[in-house]
Amino acid sequence: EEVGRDVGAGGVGGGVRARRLMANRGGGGARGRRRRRRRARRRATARMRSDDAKNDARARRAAAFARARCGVELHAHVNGCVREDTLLELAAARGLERECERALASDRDLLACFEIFKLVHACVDDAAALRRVTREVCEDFARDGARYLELRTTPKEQIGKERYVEAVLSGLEDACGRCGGDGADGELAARIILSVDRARDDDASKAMETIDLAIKYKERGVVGVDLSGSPVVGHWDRYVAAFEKARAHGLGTSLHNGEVANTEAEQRAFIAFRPDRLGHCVYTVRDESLLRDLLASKIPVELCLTSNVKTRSCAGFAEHHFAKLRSAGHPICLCTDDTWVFQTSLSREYAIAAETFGLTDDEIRDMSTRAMDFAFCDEDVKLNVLANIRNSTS
Ligand code: 6MZ
Repeated sequence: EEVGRDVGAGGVGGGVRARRLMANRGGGGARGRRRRRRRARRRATARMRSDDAKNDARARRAAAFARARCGVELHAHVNGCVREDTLLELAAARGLERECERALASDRDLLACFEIFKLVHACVDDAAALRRVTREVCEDFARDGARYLELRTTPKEQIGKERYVEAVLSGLEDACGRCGGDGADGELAARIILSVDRARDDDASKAMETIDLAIKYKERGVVGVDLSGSPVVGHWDRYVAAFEKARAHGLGTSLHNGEVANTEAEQRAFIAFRPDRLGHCVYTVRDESLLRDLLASKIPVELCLTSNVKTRSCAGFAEHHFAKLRSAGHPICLCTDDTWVFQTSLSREYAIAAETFGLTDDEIRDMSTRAMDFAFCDEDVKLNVLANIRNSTS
C-alpha cells in the first residue's frame, strides 16, 4: 500500500524514486508483488502475535489484581458501566438493539461518547432498570476485586430526580446492604456521588436541585457531588454556588477538569475552588502554569488511562500524564470512568499501569491504599477497607 502511494506520487509508470523503492522492497512485477504481500502478511502475523502476547500478559496480570481484591474505584459513572448483556436486553425491549450494537462497534472520540450516553439513557429509562443496573455495576466491581467503590450518576428528569436517587440507592443496597455497607464484613463497601451534568443541568436551579438531593440522602449513602458531562457546554459560574453549598454540608466535591483544550480559565477557576478531587486533568498537565497550580494545590487527581487513550485525549498509555503526576509525587488514583463504554475494568487499568510504567504489584497496591485517603466515606469505613486490603491475598 505504501509502495502504491509512492508510485502514484512519482507519476504514472513510476519515477526513479519509486523504482528504487520497489527494488528495495522486493522488486516490480507480479513476483515482487507476491513477495511484498508475503512479507506484509508475515509482519502482520508477527504484530498480531505480539499484541496477543501483550493482551495475554495484561489479562493474566489483571486476573491477579482481581484475585488480590485490593481495588479502590473513585471515578466510575453508573450508566457508563452498564453490563453489556443487560444493556442489550433493555435495548431489545425498547427496539434499540441495533443502535447499541453499532455503538459498541464504533470507535469514539470524547464528544462521540456523549452521543453513546444518550443511547444508554434511552435504554435505562425507568426506576426498575436503573436499580438493576446499579446493583449489577456494584457486583461487577466486587467480582473484579474492588473493596471500595464510589459510583457517580446524574439524577435525571426523565425518571424524576428524586425517584432516580431512590432507585440508585435501592440498587446500591441490593448489592452491598444498608447504605452500601461499611466493609466490616470484608465485602465491598460502595457509596454514591451525585453528578451535575453540564448539558442537562443547564441552569443554576437544576444544579441546586441535585445538590439538595445529595444533602437529603447523605444518611443513605450519598457522599459527594461531581460536575461532569460534555466539557464543551455550560459554565462553571452557573454551578459555583451549588458546589459551595454541597461543601458547606460536608459533601465531598469532585470536578471533571481539563478534558478538552482551550479551557485554561475554567481549569484555573476549578483549581482555585479547591475541590476535594479533580477528574482527568489531561490538558492541565500540558500547560506549564496550570501544572504548577495543580501541583501546588495537592488536589488528588482521578486518572482514567483507557478512557483518555480511547477518546484520543492521550496519544497512548506511555504518553499518559500518569507518569508526570506520579513522578512529581502528586496524589493520584487509578479509575475506570466508564467500563462498558471503554471496555475496561479496574483490574485491567491496574494491569496497564503496571505494564506501561513498570510498577510492581506492591506499588499498585500502595496506590490503591493511598486512594482511600481521598475517599469521601466516613473514617470507620476507611479503616475497615484498609484492613481488608491489608489482609487480602496474593
Ligand atoms: C465527562 C462523563 C464522562 O450519570 O448517566 N460522563 N462526563 N467526561 C467523561 N469522560 C468520558 N463519562 C461519563 O453516567 C453517564 C454520564 O456520565 C457523564 C456524562 O454526563 C454521561 O451522560 P450517568 O450514570
